[in-house]
Amino acid sequence: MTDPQKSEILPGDRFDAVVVGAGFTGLYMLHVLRQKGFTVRVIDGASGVGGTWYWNRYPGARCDIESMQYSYQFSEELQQEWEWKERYAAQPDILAYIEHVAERFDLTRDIQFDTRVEAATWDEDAGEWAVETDRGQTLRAQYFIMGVGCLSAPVKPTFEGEDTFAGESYQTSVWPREPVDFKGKRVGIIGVGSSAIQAGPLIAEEAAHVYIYQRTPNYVVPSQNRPLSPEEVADIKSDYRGFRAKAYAGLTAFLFQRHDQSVFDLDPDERRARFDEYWEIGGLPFLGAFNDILFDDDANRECIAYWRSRVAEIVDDPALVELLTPDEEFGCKRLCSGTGYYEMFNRDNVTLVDVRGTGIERITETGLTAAGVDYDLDMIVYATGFDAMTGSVTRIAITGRDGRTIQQKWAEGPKTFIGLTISGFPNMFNMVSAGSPSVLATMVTCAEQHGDWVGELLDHMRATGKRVFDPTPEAEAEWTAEVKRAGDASLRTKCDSWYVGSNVEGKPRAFAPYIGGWPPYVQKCDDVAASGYKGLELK
Ligand code: N01
Repeated sequence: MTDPQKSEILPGDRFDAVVVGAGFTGLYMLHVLRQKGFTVRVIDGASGVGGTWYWNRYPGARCDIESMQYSYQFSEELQQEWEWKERYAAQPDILAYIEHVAERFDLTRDIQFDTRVEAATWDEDAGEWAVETDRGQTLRAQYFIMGVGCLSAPVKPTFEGEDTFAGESYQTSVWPREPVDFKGKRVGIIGVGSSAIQAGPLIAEEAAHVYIYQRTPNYVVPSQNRPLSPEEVADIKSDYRGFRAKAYAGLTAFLFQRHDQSVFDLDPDERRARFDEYWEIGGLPFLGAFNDILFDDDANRECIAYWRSRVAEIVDDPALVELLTPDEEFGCKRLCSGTGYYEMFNRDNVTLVDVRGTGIERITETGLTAAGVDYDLDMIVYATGFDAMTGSVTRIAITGRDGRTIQQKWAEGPKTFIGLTISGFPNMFNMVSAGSPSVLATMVTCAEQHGDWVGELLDHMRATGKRVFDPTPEAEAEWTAEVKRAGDASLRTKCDSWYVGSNVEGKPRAFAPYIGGWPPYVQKCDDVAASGYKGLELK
């Protein structure tokens, strides 16, 4: 079958493993399994590698983990030879890096692009998965491996009148490959999450006018992005392994300076000086100023007071500072890292439209109506987020044992054994997702740890003549309770956010990633392997 618009369908329909997704996770999984002599086919809906970094091409898209850490560490040669330009890499640089990895390790020949997996069904008699694609194929594989990403199922609410809009419409999470021209245009941006926070200031530099429609404000700290100096790169590369090992030993698997002190261990002047120091460091490491910002209400309030004082120094209009101030815990949602975000509101061509409580009423032919006011627009940018953690999994019709679907299984929230496996869904792995540190750790490091663990399990099964694994319901219940316990101990479960699924109507509220820390998580995975895979039934 050929389709001139799409890349070719690769030959073969039977593999040891089918992997869904050609982002950081899927590529590493392919590399590991191929090296171990397993046959693998990776399927991806995009026309190239990169996953998240393939699709999110909006202006300003950038990672909030430092580039020297948001990269693979499995190959010393790779990490020595690649040159990152900035402290935080921009989307084109990350995509160039992933493409380089795919080429360097000859991965692309096993990836079928422009193809979506629509369904996967466990065949109990054959002891394998039947994987169906939107191009009419059915692939059969002993193992079915999901590397579909935590933030890859876009959410775009349906607004009344949407189809009538005569201007241009874009969504940050599926941004076109061709450049978008904002010059002289009136642009409306719906949403103020990380995507809009990155895109807004750059769009405002070009557009005639930008209207930012804010339903719920977010805390933003300056990213303090800058070019990397040759000296700091050389310093890390002189002992990259040692640098990675230090990061691995930390709670989030990425290295930043954390003070193991309470906000209240310091007097007010010292406290402010510490916050100042961390404001200059910027980005997610700001949370490392004290050890109790995310765990103690009073400490959190002190942090908010400091943040507000800094924003008030930037934004000229005090009424805007008021509107931009969230009324929830600091760091409960993922902290946003921005460049020039608050400064943007001092521009004459930027208007913050507060749609709290009312939302966007309707889209019209000429723009939109919000809070009773009509806005004339040439372009609407939807920065409305994702069905995070589980959406990319449950949007595929996955059917496990006894005809039970993943939607039924996760009707009350995700249930997993160590994040990686799901009882009743034999020989299936769900990588870097719910039940593992995933979005709370460096995703790339998580992808490598998962890939290695899966590779060892498959080795073990091959060596011991086992064909099928399935986590026991007891082991899964125990781990799911541990994920909940860890979440409940953190302030992060308190507010509405994509972490708990509250941004998607009807989604059960559950804090999906494991927040118990990277080292305990890795220890748990290692213990399971060392015990001969206690918790998994192997047949
Ligand atoms: O999505 P979001 P995002 N009417 O869910 C609003 C990662 N990421 O794509 O809060 C009006 O945060 C919604 O409002 P509300 C990062 O982990 C990282 O920006 O529901 N508004 C909210 O303001 C991040 O956390 C980077 O009231 C509506 C916005 O849309 C995660 O991805 C960059 C609406 C969605 O914000 C998600 O970020 C980008 C409606 N009907 C993304 N529906 C880095 O910096 C939704 N909204 C690395």
